[in-house]
Amino acid sequence: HALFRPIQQAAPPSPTNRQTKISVIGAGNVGMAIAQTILTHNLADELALVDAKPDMLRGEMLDLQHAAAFLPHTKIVASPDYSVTANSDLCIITAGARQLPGETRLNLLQRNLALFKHIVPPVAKYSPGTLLVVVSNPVDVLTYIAWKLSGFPPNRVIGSGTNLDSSRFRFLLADHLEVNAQDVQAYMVGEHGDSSVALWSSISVGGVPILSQLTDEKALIEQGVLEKIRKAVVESAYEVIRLKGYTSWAIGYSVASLARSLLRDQRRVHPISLLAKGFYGIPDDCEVYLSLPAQLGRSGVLGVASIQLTEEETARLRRSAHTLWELQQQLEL
Ligand code: 6V0
Repeated sequence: HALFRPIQQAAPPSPTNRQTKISVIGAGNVGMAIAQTILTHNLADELALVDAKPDMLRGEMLDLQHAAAFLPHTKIVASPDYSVTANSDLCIITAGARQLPGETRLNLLQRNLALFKHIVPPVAKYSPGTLLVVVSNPVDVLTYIAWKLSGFPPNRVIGSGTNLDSSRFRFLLADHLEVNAQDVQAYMVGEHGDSSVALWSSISVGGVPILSQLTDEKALIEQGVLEKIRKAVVESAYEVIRLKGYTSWAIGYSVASLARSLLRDQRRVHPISLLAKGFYGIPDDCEVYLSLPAQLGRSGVLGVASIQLTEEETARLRRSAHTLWELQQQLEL
């Protein structure tokens, strides 16, 4: 029987009141950490999960649904069939072979390219207007591949890129300087992982630029410490994988923060992987995805920040771009 006596309804919700739907492709460690953070941060009205393993996927869906009493209201659906993702506002791809202990991200590429040919076309077909965020590694090349396979404009296809590296960088800097990580502004750009570039001149704490405050001699010493911190950032992913087998919580928060900036049109700046040709001296014919600090909003990438790079930083970016470009020439898309 009726639990509630119906009352007359006002006009149906206008299209601007429409619900927000996020799909996560790949319900492994990373996909589920992202899903979990999206739920607790109340970023979606509907969450769709897709994975190739139906039993595990159903188990994950039920486990999340059983938390309904403790969470904001979100409809959670899951299926190995991509129709479950229809009309998403944001699709996040985390499916892929996992990085094995000691395996470089580039070694993962061939394994994941084959998967993306089965994933991206149906995602694009069921949600032709969606924003696409790629997380699977090697994230820069796979984001390029996703862009090509989707046929979407480049502003709607991004990779999580160095958003996570930058967060690790901020954590380690905060630890060294004994300040709060949220007060540290610092970017890592370029390729996610081994050859990422730390932008020294952009580091500031509570609005105070840290290197330009020091004498040349002190700055030199401090730069040595900072270089150690940069290396520790690169190492830290390998360390977590060696210790627990995979990384999940930090990437979960990192991608949820991208989802918030995009879907809530926050116009916040995040270092994310985007089509980098034409920026910072990367030639126009060099079609690669690399991380640069970008402003994100409801339509995707709104702009790229014009940060002052040193000659060495620019050279390193270009080198990464060239390496990725050469690698991409060998791929059969
Ligand atoms: P995982 O736990 O093995 O999960 C991968 C999931 O993908 C599994 O559940 C698979 O069943 C699923 N899958 C495989 N093929 C398909 C397919 N064709 N369709 C649908 N689902 C499929 O791996 P984990 O979650 O640990 O990592 C996922 C990816 O994220 C890897 O490529 C990692 O290297 C990458 N990461 C990227 C990070 C970044 O900063 N960009 C950070 C961490 C991990």
